[in-house]
Amino acid sequence: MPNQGKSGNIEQTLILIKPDGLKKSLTGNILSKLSETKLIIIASKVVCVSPDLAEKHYTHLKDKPFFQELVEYIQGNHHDCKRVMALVYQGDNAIEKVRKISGATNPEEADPTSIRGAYGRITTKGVYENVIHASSSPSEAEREIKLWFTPEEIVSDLYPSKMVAREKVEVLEWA
Ligand code: IDP
Ligand code: MG
Repeated sequence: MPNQGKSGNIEQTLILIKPDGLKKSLTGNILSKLSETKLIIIASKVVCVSPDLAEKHYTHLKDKPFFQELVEYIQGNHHDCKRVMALVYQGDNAIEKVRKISGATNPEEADPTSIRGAYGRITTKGVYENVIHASSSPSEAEREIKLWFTPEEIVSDLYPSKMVAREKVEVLEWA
């Protein structure tokens, strides 16, 4: 049997390709780099980020001086690109593997072969435009995945879910 390495710590992690990554046509490069981890993709979509979603995603940073700039950045207001690509990757030690290949938060300090080291920059206003978000712990991953995806958008049953009957729900259909 081939050596499959030490396994048994299957994790999920939320990845966002931020608006600068999409604007700079880096989506393919970033996904190629992530494929080196051999993790599997269990959800993906393109999202127009609302102010509410941006603030909830970065709630742990709301007291930082760069918070307002950060929520503008993730909404795409700095890039004339109101899109983020959201993905869930799964596999052994997924969180650490993706953090490593993403690189340090500050793109100037990130390993040059990492995604942030290769493609990130610091703006003149001091925002770290580092092209990718990756969950930093299992509890953050769960919080973030539940924030960005519904149970139906993920191809495996990750967390407990429930059926809710709703009356008079309006949905948009093709005309
Ligand atoms: P992480 O993305 O590496 O997990 P966090 O501390 O969670 O780092 O910060 C979220 C995002 O906020 C970063 O990816 C970066 O875009 C931005 N950021 C973090 N620290 C700074 C800072 O000191 N100056 C400017 N922007 C920052
Ligand atoms: Mg973080």
